[in-house]
This record gives sequence, structure tokens and C-alpha cells, in this order.
Amino acid sequence: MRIALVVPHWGKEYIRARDTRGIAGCWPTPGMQYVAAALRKAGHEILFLEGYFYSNEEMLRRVLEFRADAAGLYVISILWDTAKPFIEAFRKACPEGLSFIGGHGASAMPEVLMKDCPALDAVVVGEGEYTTTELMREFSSGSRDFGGIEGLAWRRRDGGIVINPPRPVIEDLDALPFPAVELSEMEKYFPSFEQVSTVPVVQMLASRGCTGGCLYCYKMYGRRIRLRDPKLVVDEMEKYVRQYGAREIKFWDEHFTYSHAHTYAICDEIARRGLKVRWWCSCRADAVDPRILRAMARAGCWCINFGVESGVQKNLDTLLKREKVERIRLAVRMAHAAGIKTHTTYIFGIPGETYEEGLETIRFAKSLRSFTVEFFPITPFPGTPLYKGVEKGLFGRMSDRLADQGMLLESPCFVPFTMSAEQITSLRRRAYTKYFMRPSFLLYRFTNIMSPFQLRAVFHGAQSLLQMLVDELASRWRKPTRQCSA
Ligand code: B12
Ligand code: SF4
Repeated sequence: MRIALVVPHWGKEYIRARDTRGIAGCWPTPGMQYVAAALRKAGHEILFLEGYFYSNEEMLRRVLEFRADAAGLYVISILWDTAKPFIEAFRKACPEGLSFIGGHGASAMPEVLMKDCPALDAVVVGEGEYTTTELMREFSSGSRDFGGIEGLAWRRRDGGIVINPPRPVIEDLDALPFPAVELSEMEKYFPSFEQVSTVPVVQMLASRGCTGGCLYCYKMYGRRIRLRDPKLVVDEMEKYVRQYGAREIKFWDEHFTYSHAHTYAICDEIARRGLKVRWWCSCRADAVDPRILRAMARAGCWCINFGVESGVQKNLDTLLKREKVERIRLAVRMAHAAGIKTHTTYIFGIPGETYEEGLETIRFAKSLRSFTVEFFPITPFPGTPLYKGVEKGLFGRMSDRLADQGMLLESPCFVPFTMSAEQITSLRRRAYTKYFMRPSFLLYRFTNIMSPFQLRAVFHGAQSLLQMLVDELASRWRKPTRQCSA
């Protein structure tokens, strides 16, 4: 079969407010590259299109030129409003073609999206490799009865929606082919300026899943972690170094150091092969110690992302983080002592959080002295306990537009009962300006520029800060309300 896999059209304005648009990047979609590889292995021909580079019209033209039998779209919340017209246009141009979607947004609300778009034939719920392959096998046999495929929501010929039983998670990740990176137009992608030490940078995964159960997290892969064979992980790293000249690998695992044995094995394998590549990963603060951090540093890890979220214990507890503020401080210190930089992320607008507590989080962030930081307004995504709670009238109020779930947009999508939208926006701007505009930090940053890419990052970061400063002053001039300082 000929299958088109499409990221619907989007632009930087879909994911970023004006102030940080200059730092935003366009990365490939690893999940869809995995699905593409599985379909290719099953003998299908794949067309892979990225909506940042093309309009929906241009992509549809290419899909028709390719004579696609089926079109599969990547759907997270912000992409639904642009995925839907694409699916409708595909249905019109290709009445016998199969339209299907997958991804976090699709998985969390299959029925809602199918009702919203009668032209949509099927939704792949959860991990897509096997479900999509079975769907295509069935479809290529001429059948339109997909009742036997686990993990699929689909539309019967009479229009009825059927939700099949869920598919268990994929136990053996090593049985999956490497993501079909080469089907993407790799040369066109460019990373966002924060969090990257140099280019070319390629994304990867060494595991799937996370043992946590945070209030704002959609547990698509369950709470059990599945690990890849360390040798295959390093094979994949080596492939990117050879094929794309990768100088950095970005691991998107939710909990990279969950198994220290696994992490040591990856580090040893990198050392054994003498592979020279920097890497970045995300860890929980309670899952690192000096020994593992030293091993990671020796193996090329240059930066660890810790999802700190808040400097106030009460708010960490509300988020069900199962982390202690002091443990986070210790983890960051240990990473720095091992020679690894840190990227820390924070959330404003946590249910029950006050403006003053937000200021406390800014002070905490400053005290950690991370290399890079990000401050997000909390966003209730469908499928999360936060979203379900808000739907029941708990926690606060949220926008009902999926397009507002971009996390970094002009105004927050969710406002807790204890704060106003303006306060969340102001906290975010204050946090960035207070964090970066410190002489000691600027000195640290300028003496640690690791590549020409980071020099550009500093330039774009400065532009963003200036914009935030202007916006913040303008908002205070319009509405002089607050006296506190972080
Ligand atoms: C890596 C990542 C990114 C990368 C790459 C994005 C990408 N397009 O894949 C970058 C940094 C660019 C990014 C950006 C954003 N991201 Co992001 N990202 C992630 C992250 C950490 C991992 C995703 C991943 O690769 N997982 C591993 C792969 C194997 O799994 P997967 O993607 O789920 O794919 C599987 C299935 O979903 C399915 N599948 C996936 N695609 C498709 C397509 C088809 C057709 C089919 C059938 C199946 C299918 O099969 C795959 C293999 O099993 C997740 C959080 C997480 N832990 O999952 C957030 C996440 C997906 N991101 C999210 C968001 C909100 C964003 C941004 C809007 C943030 C912002 N303001 O910048 C942007 C959107 C950019 C864009 N246009 O896509 C949200 C989405 C929530 C939602 N319901 O909308 C998540 C869930 C994080 C969160 N906060 O909860 N992100
Ligand atoms: S630690 Fe991260 S990935 Fe794990 S449940 Fe919490 S938010 Fe989700």
C-alpha cells in the first residue's frame, strides 16, 4: 500500500507567544518515524510530510500525486484544528482512501475527534507500530471491518463509532526497527535554541514509560518502564553520528536513569566504542547520585533536564510529583559537581498556588543556577487527571479550545481558583527576566558558550528577554497592581 504520514500544517505561532517565537525550532516527530519504520518493514511505501514546511494544500497535492491509499496524521491538541480540514479534503479527493490519526491528542480523545470529523476513519490509540501495521494489513485485504484490531477506534460503514479493547504496551522494544529518520527531510529541521549545545542534533529514545503519576501527565505508556538493549541504543547513536554527522543526541525518555544498570551499560558501550557525541537527557531528581552522574559525564552527557515544577513543597505535593524540594536542590548540585549542566523547568498556575508562591519558585530557580530554564503555565491536556478534575469543576477554569493547549501561548489555557491569568503571564515574564538578567548568570553563560550555535542562542534569547521586559512594563503601566519582587 501507499501510505502518507503527515504532520498537519503548523507554524511557530501555534506553539509560542510572540516573546519566545524567535527561539522556537522545528524537530522531527520520533513517534511517527517509528510508525513509518514499522509500516516500511511490512512492505508499504511511505510518504512523510512535515506541516511546518508546507501548507495543507501543498501536502494534499503531494499526497494525491503519490496516489496514497491511506493518510495518517500526527495529532496533538494544537494540531487538531489543522488536521481536521486536511482529513476532510483528503476524503473529498480520495473517497475510497483511509484516513487515520495517532499521537497523544488522538489517543486521549478518540471518540470526541471522530464525532467532530465524520471524514475520519480510524484512531490509533497508544503506541502505533503494531496497531497501524494491522490496520493496513486489514485494509489492504479489502476489508473495512477493523473489529479485531486492539488499540483502534474506527468507523463502521454505517457511520457508527467502535472503540476496540486497548492494546497492551509493546514489551520488546528491541523488536522494533529503528525510526525511519531517513524518510523525513532531515536537512530542513532546525532545533529550538534552548537546550541544545550544538548542531547537528538528532532525537532518540532509550526507553519508554515512567513510574510517576503526575497530575498533569497523560500516561500513554503506563507506569512500567521498558528498556531498550544498550547495544542497540548505542548502535542507533552511532548511526546518527555516521549518517548525519550528529554532534549531539537528545534523549526524550521520560525517566532516563530509572535503571542505573541500564544507564551504566549505555555509558560503558559508548566508552568501549570511543563514540564522541554529546548527549542530553531527562532525569528525576530522586534517581541520580554522584557515581552515575560521573559515569554519564564521562560518556558525553553535557546536560540533564530536571522537571522541577515548583520551589514550594505544597505545590509539588499537589502535582503528585513525589519529589522533595531539597532533593531537587541536591540533584542539581550533584550534576554540576560532576561537570554536567542542568536545564530546569517550572510551572505556574498549579491548583492552589498563589502569586507569592510563584515568586518563591522564581527565587528557588535562581538559587539552582541552571544553564537553561523554562517556565510554563500549567496546561490540562486531555487524558490527564488534571483535565478530568477541571471537567468536574475542580482546580480552576480552562479554555475549551484545543488550539489553546500550546503551553507557551499568549495567555494561559488554565487558571486556578487562586490566581488570575494576568498573574500567571506576569510570573512567566518576571521569571525569565529575573533569571537571565543577573550579572553573575550572564558571566556564567558567556564563559560557557560551547559552539557558534549557542552564540546564536544567546542572541535570540536576549531578543526574547527584551520583548518580555517591554511587554511586562506595558502591562504594568496599563494595570499597576503588584508591589512584590522576586
Ligand atoms: C519529543 C517531544 C517533543 C519534541 C518533538 C515533537 C514531536 N512532534 O514529536 C518537540 C520538542 C519538538 C516537542 C514540541 C512540542 N510538544 Co512535545 N513532546 C515530546 C515528548 C517529550 C516525547 C514524544 C515522543 O517522541 N515520544 C516517543 C514516541 C515513540 O512516542 P509518541 O510520540 O507517543 O508516538 C507513538 C504514538 O503516539 C503513536 N503515534 C505518534 N504519531 C503518530 C502518527 C500516526 C499517524 C499514528 C497512526 C500513530 C502515531 O505511535 C508512536 C510510536 O508508538 C512528549 C511527552 C512524552 N513523554 O511522550 C511531548 C508532548 C507530545 N508534547 C506536547 C506538546 C504540547 C508540545 C508543544 C505544543 C510544546 C510547545 N509549546 O512547544 C510542541 C508542539 C510541536 C509540534 N508541532 O509537534 C504534549 C502534547 C499534549 C497534547 N495532548 O497535546 C506532550 C505529550 C507533552 C506534555 N506536555 O504532556 N515535543
Ligand atoms: S515524572 Fe514526568 S513523565 Fe513521569 S509522570 Fe511525572 S510528568 Fe509524567
